[in-house]
Amino acid sequence: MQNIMNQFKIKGEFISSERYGSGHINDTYKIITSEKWYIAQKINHTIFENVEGLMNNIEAVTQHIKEKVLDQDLDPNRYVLQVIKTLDDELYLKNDQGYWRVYLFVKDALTYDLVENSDQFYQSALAFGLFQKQLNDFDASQLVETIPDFHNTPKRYQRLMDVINQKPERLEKAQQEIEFIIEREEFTHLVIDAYENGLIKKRVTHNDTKLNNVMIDPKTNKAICVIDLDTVMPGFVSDDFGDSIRFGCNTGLEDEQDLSQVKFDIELYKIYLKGYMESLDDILTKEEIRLLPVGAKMMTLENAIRFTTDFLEGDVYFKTNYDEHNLVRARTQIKLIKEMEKVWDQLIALSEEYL
Ligand code: ADP
Ligand code: GN1
Ligand code: MG
Repeated sequence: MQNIMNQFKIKGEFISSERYGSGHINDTYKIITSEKWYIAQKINHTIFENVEGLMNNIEAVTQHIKEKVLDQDLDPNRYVLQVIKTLDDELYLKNDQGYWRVYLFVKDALTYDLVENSDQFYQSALAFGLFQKQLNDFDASQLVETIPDFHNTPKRYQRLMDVINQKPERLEKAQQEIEFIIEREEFTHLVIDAYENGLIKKRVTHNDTKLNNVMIDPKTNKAICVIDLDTVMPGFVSDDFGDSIRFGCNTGLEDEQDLSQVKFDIELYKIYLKGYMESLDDILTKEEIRLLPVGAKMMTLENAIRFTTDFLEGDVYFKTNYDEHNLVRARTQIKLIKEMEKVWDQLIALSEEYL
C-alpha cells in the first residue's frame, strides 16, 4: 500500500493502512501519513469495466460541486469528495493488482449502517437533495453510463429469471423469495413506463443513496458530503429517494437475520420526505413527487431481486461474509416490502400533500 500511495500526490510520510468501511463493492483502505488521512480504493473492475470513464465522471461532478461550495465560502476539502491525482496527473493508477484511486479522507465525519436518530436522517435527506440541486445545471452528456441499465428494474427481474436454474441447490433455498418477487413483476415496470410515456425525465442522479454513502458529523448530526460517486449518471429522482428510504427506514440492518427486527419506520419516512422536499420542491415535477413512494418500494424490490440473483449465481457481485449472506439480505428487503405494503395508502397520501 505504501508503494501505491507513493505514486499519488500525497502529503507527508506513509504511516499505516487498514481495511475500512462496509461498502459492498470496492476494496477500501484508510491511509494515515505524517500529515494527512486518505482513503485508497481498489476499484471493482469486474463491475466497473470502464474505469477511465468512471473516474472522468467523478472528477467532472466533484469539480462542478466544488465551484458551488467555493461560491458559498465553504471548505472544499470537507464539503465535496476530493480526488487526489497520481504523480503523472492521472485520476487513477493501474498496477498488476488492479485500478487504484485516492480521495482525501473526510475527517470528523462518519457513515452509518443504521439511523441513530431522526435528525441525522433528516440531515442526510438535505444532503442528497442538495447534491441533486447542485447537479441540476450539470451537463449530463459529459457522463458515461458506468453500469448500463443500473436501475432498470424490469431488466433486473429478467436477469433473475435467466439465472434461476443455475444452481439447483441454491434455488431450493430461495423458492419463497422468488415467488414473492414473481407476484410483483407488474410493479417493476412502473417507473420505466412513466419515463417511456414521457411523464418523467432523467436527471443526473447519484443512484446509490444509502445512508452509508453520506458522511455525517457525529457531533452536530449535519451531513457533510455525499460519497460513493461511482454510479452518478442519468437516472430517476424517485430511485435516489427510494434507495435512501429502503436503507434508512429499515429498523434493522440490511443483513439482519432476525426478521422481527426488520420493520418500516414511517416516522422516519415522513422526516426524509420533508427534508428531500425542502431541498427540491422547486425542482421536482408533480409526477416525480407522485412517484417517490413507488421509488421506495421499487428500490427495495430491485435490491431483493439483485441479492437473490447474486445468491443464485454463487455470490459473484456483492461482497459476502458467509454462505447465505445474499439470501439473508434478500429476506430483509422482502420483509420491508411487506411492511411498506401495509402502509401503502399512507405513503401515497404523504407525497400528495406536497403536490
Ligand atoms: P463501496 O462502493 O464499496 O460502497 P464507498 O466509496 O462507499 O465504497 O466507500 C466505503 C466506505 O468507506 C464508506 O461507506 C465510508 O465509510 C468510507 N469512505 C469512503 N470515502 C471516504 C472519504 N473520502 N472519507 C472518509 N471515509 C470514506
Ligand atoms: C452497493 O457500493 P455500495 O455498498 O454503497 C450497490 C448498490 C446496492 C447496495 C446494497 C455499484 O452499494 O447498488 O443498492 O450495495 N452498488 C453497486 O447495499 O452495485
Ligand atoms: Mg458505498
